[in-house]
Amino acid sequence: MNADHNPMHEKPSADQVNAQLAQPPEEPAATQGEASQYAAGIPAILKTFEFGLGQMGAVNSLKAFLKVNKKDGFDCQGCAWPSPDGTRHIAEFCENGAKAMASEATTRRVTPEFFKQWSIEQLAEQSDYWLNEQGRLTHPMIRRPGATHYEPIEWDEAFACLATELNRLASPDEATFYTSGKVTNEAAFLYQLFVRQFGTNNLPDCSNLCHESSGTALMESIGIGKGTATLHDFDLADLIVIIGQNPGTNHPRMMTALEHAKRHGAKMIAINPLPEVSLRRVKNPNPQEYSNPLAWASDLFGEGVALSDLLIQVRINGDLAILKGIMKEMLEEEDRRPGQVFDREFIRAHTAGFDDFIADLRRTSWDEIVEGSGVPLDQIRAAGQMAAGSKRMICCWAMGLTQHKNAVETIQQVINLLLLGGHIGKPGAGACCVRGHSNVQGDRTMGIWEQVPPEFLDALEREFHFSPPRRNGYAAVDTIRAMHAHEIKVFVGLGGNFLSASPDTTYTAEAMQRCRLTAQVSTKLNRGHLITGQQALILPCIGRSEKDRRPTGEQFVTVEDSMGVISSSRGMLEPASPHLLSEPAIVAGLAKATLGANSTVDWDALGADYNLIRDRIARVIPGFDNFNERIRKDIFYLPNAARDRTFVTRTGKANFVAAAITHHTMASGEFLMTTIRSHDQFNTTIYGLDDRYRGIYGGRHVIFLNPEDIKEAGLSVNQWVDITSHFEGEKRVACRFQVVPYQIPRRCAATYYPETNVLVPVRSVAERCNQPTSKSIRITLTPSR
Ligand SMILES: Nc1nc2c(c(=O)[nH]1)N[C@H]1C(S)=C(S)[C@@H](COP(=O)(O)OP(=O)(O)OC[C@H]3O[C@@H](n4cnc5c(=O)[nH]c(N)nc54)[C@H](O)[C@@H]3O)O[C@H]1N2
Ligand SMILES: Nc1nc2c(c(=O)[nH]1)N[C@H]1C(S)=C(S)[C@@H](COP(=O)(O)OP(=O)(O)OC[C@H]3O[C@@H](n4cnc5c(=O)[nH]c(N)nc54)[C@H](O)[C@@H]3O)O[C@H]1N2
Ligand SMILES: [Mo]
Repeated sequence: MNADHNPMHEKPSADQVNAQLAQPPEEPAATQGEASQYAAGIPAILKTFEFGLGQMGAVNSLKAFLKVNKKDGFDCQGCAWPSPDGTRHIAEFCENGAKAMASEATTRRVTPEFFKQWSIEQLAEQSDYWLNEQGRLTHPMIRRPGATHYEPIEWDEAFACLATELNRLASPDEATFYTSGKVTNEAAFLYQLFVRQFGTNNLPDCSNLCHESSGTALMESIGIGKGTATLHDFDLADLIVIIGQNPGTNHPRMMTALEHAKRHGAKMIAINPLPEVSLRRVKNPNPQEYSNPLAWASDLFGEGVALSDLLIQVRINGDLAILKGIMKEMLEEEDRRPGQVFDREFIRAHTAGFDDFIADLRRTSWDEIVEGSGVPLDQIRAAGQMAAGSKRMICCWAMGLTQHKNAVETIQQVINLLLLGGHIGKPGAGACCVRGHSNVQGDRTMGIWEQVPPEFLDALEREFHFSPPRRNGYAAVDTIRAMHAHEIKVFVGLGGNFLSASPDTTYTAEAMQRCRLTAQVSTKLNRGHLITGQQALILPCIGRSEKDRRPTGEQFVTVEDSMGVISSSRGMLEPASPHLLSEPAIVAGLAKATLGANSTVDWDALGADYNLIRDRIARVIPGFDNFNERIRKDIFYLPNAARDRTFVTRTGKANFVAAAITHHTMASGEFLMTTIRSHDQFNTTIYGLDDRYRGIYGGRHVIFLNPEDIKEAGLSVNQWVDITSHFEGEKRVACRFQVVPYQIPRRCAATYYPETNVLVPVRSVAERCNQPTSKSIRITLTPSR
């Protein structure tokens, strides 16, 4: 692998689109206006219908809004936050779920005519927002070698083309098969089966860029790579800690759980460099309440519910330090009142490593904690006191913790905090690893993992009578580097936008362009379709809101939410085009074309009747017994041993893990930059140019800085700057970002993803899990010319 390669010095090959076009082009200047004073409420309701009607029209809006997240409907395409176990409301969705639905159910179309009109290079000059606005892909398309345009292709020919390229590889390991977390269980299971029968474990996924560090940390600490809290636990908790997560934008239905918890008297601590509005105040997060006129009145005149009792503006990546501080305060309180703060019985019976951990905590000085977190001592102590007093604590976290060099160790401090009070495996308490994509957790359960455990492979071997490859495959970052080094020659993406979601955009673009073939199963046009290998395929599929008709009848699919609950999903809109196939049908078609008579699997049968896929899942994956029968009756929970205080770890117990605080010494003029989502995007899909919760309107090329830092650096508000990132002597530049003064700690900066992914060095990854460090990027600023 080409470890020492400096991406700045690599020239893109001339016959292809310039890799610079991999970056979204400039957009108009943003204005800084009023930020929302609360999350949800009437503005969210109005936005919901504005997006819905604008994209889907009235009839489809109504149909979609009534069926989303219903037990007889479809699972929202947005985030992985669970729906209630029991009775569900008329409107079980949120503003941003509505945007995701509307974006899929849009009436606009990207047809073969469209691709005739626009060259690939012309399309690459458009913004991500524009690309998504063009609508749904309608036909399979191919870019032939040297072609400037995509042209239509028949499905059979498309499968044959991919099969030919795959079969002419010297080894199956020269191909890679990416998955994005929207892919449903049935499609994911079939896909990994195909990939392993083909002969490789190169199964990178969006988890590699998302919660990989959480999985690694949780496995080692509690023996399962998933959280333990359930939705019901939020009703019982007395303290909820939210670290590095912006629920009002990214998991708006979580606001309902938080509002209820607060009304029941729970306290809340938020730890975030930004004072996100959704951590401060919420008004009526439930759309269904607006069927009652009183709700409108209470919204207009009421204050809503105050959320955080303590909002701590930690320095970027100061979390490990502050978590240690909170636990040190608990320890000092335990010393004052022995046996009253720590759950000694739980610690004795269920944990290992306690003494070493406590010794490390005693050795860590308060000065080091304050210096490492950037948080005043009194605030840390106040948080520690709240934690010391809690009998039922839930800790929630997301990308603010996972995308750093020390992410695994930081997340293990969250688990330590829970273990001290015995907050794992009891009602009202637990670890809440808040997942992103709606089925990202399910995809892993289905075996989408480059380093899947041997028991899973053994079960596959028994069920399908073949020898799955045993060598670990490449995760996302290794895939990019292997493509760049010409080791991987064929890229297949099942959903997602690998190019724009990945770090080091220019380098990744070069890597994609070095492939012989890049093929993507997609619903909407994105930049990943425009920066291609010598040949490229767009394989358009139906979305989750659409009817899935197969030869044996209409099908449903299943997903797993963030809390390990399996539910079914059945679309009810007409597919966007008659030429679309479902994801399972595409995978089956591809598998049949590639593996031919060599396969032990009847791909036609599985692609035609998903009950047969579920029967196989039931026999391979623990917890899915009688899958078809059970899922027809109701949702069900997967087993989670940690919830029962069974910890399948090396020690047979839950492990305390001590870790040292990371100190970022910043040279003069340097900042640590984090990359965040605006309120109007879903990952690389841009729905609009506003971020109203933060008061940014009409543009995304902004950089949030502390007003004092702006002054000190001799910059002025709204000035355009170029951002340079620094990593082991390498430099990367992103041009023209507008300076926005914001309440962010000194020497910290924030920009939107994916515009600044070009600055994230491909080799800068979290220790032990290889996840890109998209939230700790060392940068300097220079005025734009
Ligand atoms: N509408 C919408 N919903 C989504 C998504 C979307 O893009 N749009 N994406 C989905 C996906 S895949 C995911 S993974 C989730 C992402 O959900 P989140 O994790 O909430 O998303 P981010 O905006 O990446 O960052 C979260 C928060 O981390 C904070 N943060 C940044 N750096 C640090 C740090 O060093 N320490 C701490 N403590 N906090 C920090 C930011 O200020 C921000 O508030 O949302 C899912 N849901
Ligand atoms: N700098 C920076 N980089 C990041 C992050 C960050 O916080 N900062 N976050 C990371 C995270 S958490 C994640 S999860 C990744 C996201 O990475 P991905 O999951 O790869 O990206 P998305 O933007 O969610 O993918 C959008 C595309 O998916 C396709 N799509 C939508 N619905 C469907 C469907 O039903 N089926 C199929 N087949 N395709 C569909 C559409 O064509 C759409 O253009 O990005 C990561 N990258
Ligand atoms: Mo994610």
